[in-house]
Amino acid sequence: MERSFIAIKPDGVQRGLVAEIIGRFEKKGFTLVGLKMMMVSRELAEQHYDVHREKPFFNGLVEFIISSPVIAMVWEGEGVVASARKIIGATNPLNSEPGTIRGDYGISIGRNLIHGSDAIETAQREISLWFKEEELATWEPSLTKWIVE
Ligand code: IDP
Ligand code: MG
Repeated sequence: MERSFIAIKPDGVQRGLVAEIIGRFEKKGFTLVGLKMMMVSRELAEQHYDVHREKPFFNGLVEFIISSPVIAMVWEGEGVVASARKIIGATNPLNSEPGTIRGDYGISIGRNLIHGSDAIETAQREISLWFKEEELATWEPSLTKWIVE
């Protein structure tokens, strides 16, 4: 089953948006299979954002991600990677549609609240970077038959 790595960044945690953000994925019908609150090490932050290593915002991004706790999650469901990106909204919150998380709660690209994997292969890489296999729960919610035909 498809899985995506989703993280509520330090701004989302500090602003008290954890329940709101988790609720959006729950209400959509996706299944939470991993969740932890953590201070992120510099090493993990740099690995996670490795593709942006040469970008001018890389250092600031890493400093921000390690500055305050993050909520790291794995969500499961058919089409979850692409759907989560839609729920999250465009990278710059000023361009994100209202109704998306970034569109509803953000105004700055460096404070855009949440991360979501951009492709299935990226999700697999990110999940193995952030979680050990035993930290993930394989389960089927009893509501599934009312959500998936
Ligand atoms: P994404 O989070 O929508 O996938 P990416 O392009 O992968 O966006 O960039 C990763 C993160 O880096 C963004 O979520 C944002 O926090 C930050 N970022 C991207 N572009 C900029 C920028 O131009 N200035 C500052 N921060 C940026
Ligand atoms: Mg990205």
